[in-house]
Amino acid sequence: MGDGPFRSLEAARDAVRKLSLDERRKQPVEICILPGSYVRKQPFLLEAQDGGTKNAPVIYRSWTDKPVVISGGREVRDWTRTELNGRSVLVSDLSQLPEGYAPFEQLWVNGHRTVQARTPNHGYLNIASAPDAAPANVGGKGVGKRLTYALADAHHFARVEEGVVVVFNKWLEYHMPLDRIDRTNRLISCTKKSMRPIEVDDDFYLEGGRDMLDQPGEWYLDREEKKLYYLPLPGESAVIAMIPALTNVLRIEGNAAGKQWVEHVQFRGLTFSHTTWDLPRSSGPSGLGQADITMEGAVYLHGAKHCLFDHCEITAAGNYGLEIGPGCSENRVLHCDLHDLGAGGIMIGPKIRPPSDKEDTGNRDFPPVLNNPSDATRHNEIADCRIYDGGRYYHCAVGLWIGQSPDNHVHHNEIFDFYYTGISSGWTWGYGTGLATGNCFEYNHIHHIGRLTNGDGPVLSDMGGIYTLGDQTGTVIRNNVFHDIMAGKYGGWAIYFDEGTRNILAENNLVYRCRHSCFNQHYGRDNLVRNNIFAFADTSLVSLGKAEAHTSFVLTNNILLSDGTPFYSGGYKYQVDKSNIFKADGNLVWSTTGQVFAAQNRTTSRLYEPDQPVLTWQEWQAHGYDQHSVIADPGFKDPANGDFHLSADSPAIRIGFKPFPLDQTGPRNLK
Ligand SMILES: [Ca+2]
Repeated sequence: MGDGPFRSLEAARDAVRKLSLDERRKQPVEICILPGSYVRKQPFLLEAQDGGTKNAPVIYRSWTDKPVVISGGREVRDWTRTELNGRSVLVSDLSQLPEGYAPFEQLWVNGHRTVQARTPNHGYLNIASAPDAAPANVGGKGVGKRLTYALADAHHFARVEEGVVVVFNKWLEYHMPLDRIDRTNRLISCTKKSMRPIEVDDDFYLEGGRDMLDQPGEWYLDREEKKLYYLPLPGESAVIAMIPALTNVLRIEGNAAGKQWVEHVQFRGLTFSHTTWDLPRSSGPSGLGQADITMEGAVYLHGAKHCLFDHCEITAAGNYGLEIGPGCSENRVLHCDLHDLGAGGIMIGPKIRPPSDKEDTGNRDFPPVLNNPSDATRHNEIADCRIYDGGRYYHCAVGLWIGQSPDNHVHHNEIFDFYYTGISSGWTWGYGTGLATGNCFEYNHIHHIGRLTNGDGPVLSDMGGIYTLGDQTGTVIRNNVFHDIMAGKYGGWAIYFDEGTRNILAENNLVYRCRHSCFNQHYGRDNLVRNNIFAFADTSLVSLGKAEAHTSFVLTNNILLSDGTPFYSGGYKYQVDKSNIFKADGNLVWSTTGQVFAAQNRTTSRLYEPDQPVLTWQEWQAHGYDQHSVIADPGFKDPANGDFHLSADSPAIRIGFKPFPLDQTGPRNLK
């Protein structure tokens, strides 16, 4: 076309709008963007009139190999030296920022995420007692506003006067602004309550207090004086800070109800950065509920079809990276790199309330399941992406969330370094209507969930490498590799079928090194788990939370390799010694210790206890399980070091195990 150059993305977009329909349909329209940082005052907005056609898409692309950053930040360049807490620090008067700012909890300096002043500087403290966790509150609405710290930790609180207490509790995190500290009784009182009762030994830390700024790389925002303090890292001189100011930097907004979608828009080689999601300190809840999904993504789609993100990067985000929201289908996200995420990676599906919603899922403001059929979101593809380094502020966010959305294809991705779940699929607790059917998860590499590659964590519990809820008819989890799935108190499970999961198939997955079990089902029915390799878990290889009067799952043709723990455990209902709570047969079992323990009855929160009774293999079989299973060394090449290639004469062939490729997971051709 040869028009341009244009001064802004809007000018280029508007020039496309002026083309006649004939011109638009003749050939693709390319908007080539010069390298540099494009600081947005508002999100870049595309509407139905900005779309293309299958043969003539509208393409926004970087013109060179150098980065094009679409930024939602506000630069801070003017600093003076001052002293704070006995240290020489930089300070900037934010009231002088020409465009103003809103309070923020995340900040980037010279291209890297910095640490809001925290205590302790590394790691976490443990709650010594939680005075509000009375039995009456357990399972009900949380009222925990108070916690005590241990005597050994008292020095951390000697000078603290303000800030936020961040508490990790089960699968949630709470941001509870500090009210006061009673140092005599080591009692911290907060202004907001937890969403569920906090518990003894829950991990916590404090952040955002003036007295907490004592380590290079930390920053502190004085919200009253509107001053930003930063203690530079060694050698860091020219300091440019980036305050996140926008929730989204790109919004694609069609009108699905009016059948006016934004169609055939492509983004190639662009970077999206510096976004925020505010959790006000003065009002509202202390957290965002399970998986922190009650927020928008930095890139937000609503009513979009046939759109494409190819070789894009979403980084330095304060919220989720990408949201494929209501009324979106046939969109593709290929070869993208999502990392340094304040919350999670990708959300797919309308935010709608499950029929059996609970008080702690944070969904009460959502409309009911498919109130409006045009809100349906389906058949999107996420492939060859890396999604990592997430949950940096909203810690319980997940790598990839699929809510009430069917027929999506998630394959060849690598997902790692999240404090909570890798992939979460389904959003109906129990047997009510659920729409996450027919999803396919294959050839993904999911690892270091719960505890990160840098050793941080675990601080949360009750998570999965992949986590499912409700009706999953037609959903398949196959040919994935999961390893290093950790958890705090309980629930470090690689494949985790939670409440009401049904009609799902998990096959040909390799799973190893899990804190609790490789496979766990809470309750559900008619699930099939076959031809998987489950190796090395600290409670048992397989566990069932709660038995019901139907077949919870069928476990067949799997290889179960233990390093001394039993193969099965019973979960919180202590039912593993009952007959016919699930079906297990035709499996190959082995223990590297040579001692075969079949099952032990204990809760999923407790690791294998050698001094407690276990069912022998004969006792286990007497309950009707594993009648045709085989005890034999499967003959893996080097399982202790993650090499699970089978020898040609493996006895696994005798149970009908079909070897599957182990080295085809994760992204292909990522730049
Ligand atoms: Ca500190």
